[in-house]
Amino acid sequence: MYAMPENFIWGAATAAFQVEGGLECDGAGESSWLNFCRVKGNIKNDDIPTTGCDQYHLYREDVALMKRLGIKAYRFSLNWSRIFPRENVLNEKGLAYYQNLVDALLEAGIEPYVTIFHWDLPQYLEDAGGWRKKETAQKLGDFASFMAKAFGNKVKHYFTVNEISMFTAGGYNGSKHPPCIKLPDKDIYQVIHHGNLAHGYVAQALRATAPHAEIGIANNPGITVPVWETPENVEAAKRATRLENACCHTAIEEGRYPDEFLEKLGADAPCFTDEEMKIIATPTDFTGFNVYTARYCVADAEMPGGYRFIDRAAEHPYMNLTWLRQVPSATYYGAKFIYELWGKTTYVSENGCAADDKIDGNGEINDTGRLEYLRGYLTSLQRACAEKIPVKGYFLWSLLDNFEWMQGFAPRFGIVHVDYATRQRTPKLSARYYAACIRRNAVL
Ligand code: PNW
Repeated sequence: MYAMPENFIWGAATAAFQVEGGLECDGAGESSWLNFCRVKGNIKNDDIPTTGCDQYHLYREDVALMKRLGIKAYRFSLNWSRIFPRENVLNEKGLAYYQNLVDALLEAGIEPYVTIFHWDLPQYLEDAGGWRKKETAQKLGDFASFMAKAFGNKVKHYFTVNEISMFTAGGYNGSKHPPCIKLPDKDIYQVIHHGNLAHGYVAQALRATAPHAEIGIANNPGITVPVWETPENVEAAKRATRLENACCHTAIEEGRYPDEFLEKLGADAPCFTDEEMKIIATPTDFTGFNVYTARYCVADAEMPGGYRFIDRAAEHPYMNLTWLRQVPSATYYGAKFIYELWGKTTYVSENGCAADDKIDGNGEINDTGRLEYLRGYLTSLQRACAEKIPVKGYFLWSLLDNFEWMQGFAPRFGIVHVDYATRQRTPKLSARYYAACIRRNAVL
């Protein structure tokens, strides 16, 4: 048994578009993702989360379930167009939903961790140019101010934005996220720059309106780990983690794009001002990193940066999606490198996996593959804690099976099974495992 530090935050995470449903209820507006899903062929099986898990109607049940599992914190995001269905037009019922959710969590003794933005952009902002426009970043800052005021002292923890590269580059580099436009490289870097700015504006807004709150990003810096642990390989992997994330994560942590990166891009580099870089680097209290997998490297003095990647073998174990290559040491090195490079305390803001879960004849779901995946990543995280690397908590992705973007409802990421016909929740073996770890504050 591997003990975690006292007061370690054992959490669970979801995002509005993936679990709420109720997308046509109580005056909710349209979002980029909802309209994208409405186009046949964009999403696997043409799935659409109009109802999905329906947390919008079942949040009390989900809060009670988390309480039973002993979960200490719930990370959820805001559907901006539910709250502002048209520009500057407030939907009171949409706002009330989130206030009720926060109240229900607090009543159950579960700490709310609010993600201001997790990919679902109001359609009216998409129509105005979306993330190609710097103004979208400023507007997200205004939205964050509004929400922080509305929540007042009740919310003490915020994640600014989730995974910048996914909602910026992902929409413009052929990755098939809305608005699904292919831009030249220079424009893609400019869109990423606007995503970096969105984080900065939100951080500024939260600092000003919620000075009591602890804030930080939930980003997806690509983590590189040493293929085995020699001092040279560890240093090489740390350098790789800094340089490979130059256009986004490193820029946010350092307030500048690394010279090597700007030189390499030349004319394709994003345009930016000193003032913008200051906003991007607004000081935050922690860095949240979403971690599912990692790349391997070794030290190589001959290579620029002093590292060389080692390809993962075709049969390298993966969970139900091919990118979910199992590299459990990613939690340890992610926390270590973020601390050593930038002095930041971390949260694992997402970790988990999809599996092809089936209910057996006894009504049970023995998702031992997921259990083993979680145990591996948690054991590595415990190592970081044991070495006094500051890690505040861990958010398991995900509480519930949910809508996995382009992959629709097929991949099941939950520790709790959802029957989409009845909306019935059934905790899997991994949920009981997680509850047991929480109870003993240890990795079992
Ligand atoms: C994250 N990849 O996305 C998101 O924050 C969640 O909304 C999502 O459901 C979860 O991870 C599981 O996918 C990712 O291809 C999507 O490497 C794709 C990748 C990584 C993260």
